Amino acid sequence: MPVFPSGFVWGAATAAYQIEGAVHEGGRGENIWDRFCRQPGRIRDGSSGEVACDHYRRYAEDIALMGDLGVGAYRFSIAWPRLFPAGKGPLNRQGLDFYDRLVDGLCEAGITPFATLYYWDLPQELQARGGWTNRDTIPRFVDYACAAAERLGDRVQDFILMNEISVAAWRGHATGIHAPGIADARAFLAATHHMNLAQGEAIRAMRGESSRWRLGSALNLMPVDPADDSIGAADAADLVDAFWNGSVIDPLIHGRYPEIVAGRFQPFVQEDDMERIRQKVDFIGLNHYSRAYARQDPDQPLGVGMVAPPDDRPTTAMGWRIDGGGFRETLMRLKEDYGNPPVHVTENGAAFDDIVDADGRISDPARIAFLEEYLSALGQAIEAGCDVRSYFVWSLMDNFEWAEGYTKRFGLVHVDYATQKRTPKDSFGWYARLTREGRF
Ligand code: IFM
Repeated sequence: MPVFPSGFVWGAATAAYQIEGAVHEGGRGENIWDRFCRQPGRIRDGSSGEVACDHYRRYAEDIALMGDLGVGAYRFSIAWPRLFPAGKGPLNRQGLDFYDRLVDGLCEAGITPFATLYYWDLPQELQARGGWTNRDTIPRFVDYACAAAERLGDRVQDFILMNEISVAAWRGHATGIHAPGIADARAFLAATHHMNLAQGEAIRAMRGESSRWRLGSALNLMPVDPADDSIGAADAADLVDAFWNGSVIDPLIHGRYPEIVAGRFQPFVQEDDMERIRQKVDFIGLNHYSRAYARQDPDQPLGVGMVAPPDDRPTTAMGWRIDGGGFRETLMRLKEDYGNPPVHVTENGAAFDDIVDADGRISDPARIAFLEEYLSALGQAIEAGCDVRSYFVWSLMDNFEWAEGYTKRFGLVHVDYATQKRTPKDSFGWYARLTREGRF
């Protein structure tokens, strides 16, 4: 049975576009996902985040659920286009009011707020000028980040600057399966570099405003294995590892891109950029789900791709291999290669095809087994010396799973999208015991 350190924080996570809905409320501007979802064929079930979980209106009910779950912290994201509908210009007071109410509600419930500043919802007006491929988006992000922190930072101490830069760059600009739907190697390289730099610049600016804030980044890190025994697959695994993992963490911690891809970023790197990206962060946020398998793929802009895992182990409804060993390996890599930074596990969880039974109960033993396997691995990593401070389950409730629409359910709380009724699943009860007893 894993032993977690005293003071270890148990939390739950969500993101604005995936749960808030109310996209036309409070003066919010259009974001790249609003636009992307309207393009036929982009989202598996043709849906969008327009209504989602209606959390914008039901946030008080959702905070009460967090209270029942017994979490000590809640990770949410602030929607940039609620604060700055066009990405810049005057602050939209109504947009800020929502987060004021949310943060006040969390504080009253004794739940520590962790705020993510960029969770993929770039204002569409900035995309019209090139979005993350355009260096001019960087100062816009810095202004937004500082404004959000200035207004909420009297109650929020922990800010996550960016969520999963590599996913926003890879799926948004290389494979094109996420907004803004671009499939182009140059766009991928530019977007990665500019998001890295925007994060570095915002951290610098925020440090100048207050020493009270704890600043970090949520990185999606995972081991990358070759899909088969060929040399081509081994090379592909090195390249995918360098793009997916190395191109976000190496610049942040070491101030450089991994050697095998550094030359490809060169056209976008200006003098001093790497020093500006390298920042002393207070924590690394780790989002981890599975392990990846890579092979050469000439049809992909980067010449490499990820494929389905071998079928010797079970997978989740996303087709992702269930493999707690990969989680432990990732944590150990943070310890060995990146100086053992304080880590918040800012996301981990699984989608399964949950069934509501005749009594309205959602029995989800596969999710409980998943959490037991991954939390055992986490316990082992902590015992081996990894400095992990908290764990945020993904997700508090079922929500809009990007290109998969509402077809994948990650929540501990089931959401009936027709009625917005929330029903805690069995895993909710399991996690509630863990938050109270600190062990399972
Ligand atoms: O739902 C997503 C989240 O938005 C980003 N991290 C991975 C999760 C599961 O795919």
